[in-house]
Amino acid sequence: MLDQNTLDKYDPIKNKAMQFIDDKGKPLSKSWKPALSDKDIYKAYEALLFERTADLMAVSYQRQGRMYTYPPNLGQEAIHIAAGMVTKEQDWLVPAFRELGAWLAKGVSLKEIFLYFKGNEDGSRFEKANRMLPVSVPIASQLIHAAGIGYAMKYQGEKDTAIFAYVGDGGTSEGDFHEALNFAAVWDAPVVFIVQNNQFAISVPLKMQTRSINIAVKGIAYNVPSLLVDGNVSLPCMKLLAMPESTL
Ligand SMILES: Cc1ncc(C[n+]2csc(CCOP(=O)(O)OP(=O)(O)O)c2C)c(N)n1
Ligand SMILES: [Mg+2]
Repeated sequence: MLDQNTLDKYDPIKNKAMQFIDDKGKPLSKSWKPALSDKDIYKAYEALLFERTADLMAVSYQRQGRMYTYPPNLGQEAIHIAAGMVTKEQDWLVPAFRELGAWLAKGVSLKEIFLYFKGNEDGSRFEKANRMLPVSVPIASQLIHAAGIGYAMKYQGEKDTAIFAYVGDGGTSEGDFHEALNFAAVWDAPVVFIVQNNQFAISVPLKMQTRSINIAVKGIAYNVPSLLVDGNVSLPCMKLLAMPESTL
């Protein structure tokens, strides 16, 4: 919950990450219970397994030369599923290129995703996913669009619409990231900026590209409520699904 208590407790200036379970999936606090029903937890886990299985298949296709390019999602799935579960029909999804589970949650088919990475632009013509922008490879450029869409939604009086926008840790060193945050804050645009910190921008480690103590403090500078979250999905707690070719 993003209430004031939580925001105070995990104030990014304190450099404390929000974390509920350890690497083996055990709760860090005995009193902690997820704010989800068993049914929803099951659904989330199923979606997570689906994403990981599809992702490993895609990596394998790419290594075999059957897919031209592919950005792996391994370990980053949790935020895709969590944000996907709270995304409503009228919300916008503004992707970068490494949030497969979020696209699936929005209604993009695996066939469309694989078409795109096999080099067929028809993969960006989403049949069922409304209010979703295509994959954006120019780093952080999509955030400008997200801020603009947020402004437009507010201007048009769509009070219950949110924009979910993704970027990587390296993207937070781009000017577009800062312009988008500033614009969204100044105009109260309803944008959720999700920064996926996988510690690297190609070969550049995070420590070599920012002196900030963490990435969430960058949001604080613009007065955007921000949280640092440990959302890494470790390998041992996952079993893979068998996915027949016919599902593609
Ligand atoms: C504007 C721009 N500059 C450079 C590149 C080349 N490039 C592709 S991916 C990447 C690193 C991105 O790192 P990060 O934002 O951390 O995202 P990740 O790939 O780790 O998810 C770069 C520099 C690009 N695509 N766009
Ligand atoms: Mg990165």
